[in-house]
Amino acid sequence: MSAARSFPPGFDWGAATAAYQIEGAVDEDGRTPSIWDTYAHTPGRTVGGDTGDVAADHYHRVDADVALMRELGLHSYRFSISWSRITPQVDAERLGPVNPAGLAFYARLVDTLLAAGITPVVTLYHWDLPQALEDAGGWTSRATSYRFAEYAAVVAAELGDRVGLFTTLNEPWCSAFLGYAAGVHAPGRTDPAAALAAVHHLNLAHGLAARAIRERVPSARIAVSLNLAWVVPETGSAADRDAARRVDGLQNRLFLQPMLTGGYPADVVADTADITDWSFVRSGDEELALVPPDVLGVNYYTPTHVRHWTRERPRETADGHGDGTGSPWIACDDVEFPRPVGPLTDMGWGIDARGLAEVVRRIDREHPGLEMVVTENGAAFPDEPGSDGTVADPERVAYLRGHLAALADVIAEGAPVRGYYVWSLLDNFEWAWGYAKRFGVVHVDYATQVRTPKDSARFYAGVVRTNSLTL
Ligand code: NCW
Repeated sequence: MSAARSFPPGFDWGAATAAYQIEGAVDEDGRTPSIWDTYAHTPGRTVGGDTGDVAADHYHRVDADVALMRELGLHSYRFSISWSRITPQVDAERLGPVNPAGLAFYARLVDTLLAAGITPVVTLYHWDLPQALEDAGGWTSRATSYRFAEYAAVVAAELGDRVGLFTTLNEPWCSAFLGYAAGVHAPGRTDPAAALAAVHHLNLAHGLAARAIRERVPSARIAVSLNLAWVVPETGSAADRDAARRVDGLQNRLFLQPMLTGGYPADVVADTADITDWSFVRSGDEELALVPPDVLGVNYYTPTHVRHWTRERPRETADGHGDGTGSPWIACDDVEFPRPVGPLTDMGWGIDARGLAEVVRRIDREHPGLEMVVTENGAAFPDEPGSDGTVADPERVAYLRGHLAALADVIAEGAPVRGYYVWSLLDNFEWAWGYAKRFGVVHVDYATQVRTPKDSARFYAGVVRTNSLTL
């Protein structure tokens, strides 16, 4: 690694979280259950039976948590809104009344951030669908997309005078494939056809919501955060390259194409013809989903190595997940994901910063001029305070350093990346993994809710302060 890197003037440094992962207070101020309440409370679904009932108790600790962000010098804070707090009575037919107490929580968060000089960035959907909508089909149902747009309009009307950037969806691939095909995320279904219907209704939801927000708040900027995969075929063989094409189609192109250029990739539609006839895509939907964001949110954690698989040997699985009952990789019967080599994070994910640069390069090549923000990047490691009370997390520091260096390089090449948000501000409820995995740059002692900035928080604060990376 060579010398220090500087980031462009005005580069936006932030941290990200999500409502169900940090808030707790699941029964307070009129909130009703989301699919994650139901899922986490279903025996056997999460490690240790962990739930988000209390989480990092952020709902009651906004002032202290914003003060922490200020100490780190963050420019921006990306958080998600719990739909079930805003319109707790929503069902498939109607959005239902707005809950003033739910809105007030986020309005106060926004005001507290602004008073601290921190820019709020809102994510409207980070996986916690109101349960009543799931009972009517969830993302397999078209009604969900329309209710989502109505909910987005309510939030934009309330916060649009103080929030400049609204992210419609976080990682819709996870919502669709982990939730409806693999069953390892809420709602825990294992139906490939349902997953593809969910893909479409998520894309539709993005387009409808983006339009609804712009109508209410013409100055608002729209983002969507995708977990873009850097898909690496193990060899240059035609079979390995075809495996890579299919994984790229399912994880990247199924979302990029409808939102950025319109329609679904013909090869993916053909590959999945045995699963669905795609009749959930109605005439006119292509236009409805096609709303290119002002900013593309790039979430990147780990490379995706793929290889053609034949039945001659057992298939390697490198999914790094818990006790799933299915696979997110539909129509991939002859694809395997070789176990990553080299150091791994606590999720079992391989570490390769080149992937962050490569996904950015690819977007810049295919969609020149499209502005990007890295809306998530980070790593889980099993850190605990030492006897002196500090939390040394050298692996996370190394991970962030490597990824920031790669990002600086691709920005220096000319890619329009405007900001970087570390995942995550705080240790939190890591979905099916519960509290067993720690992604925070700030440690949370769940028994006492004491927050302790880790060494990586100090490292990151230095990067933010100097707008550069000293290697
Ligand atoms: S699980 C996941 N994450 C982590 C989560 O805390 C955050 O809310 C998400 O936005 C960190 O960033 C995202 N992503 C899912 C990765 C896919 C794993 C593939 C599993 C295959 C069975």
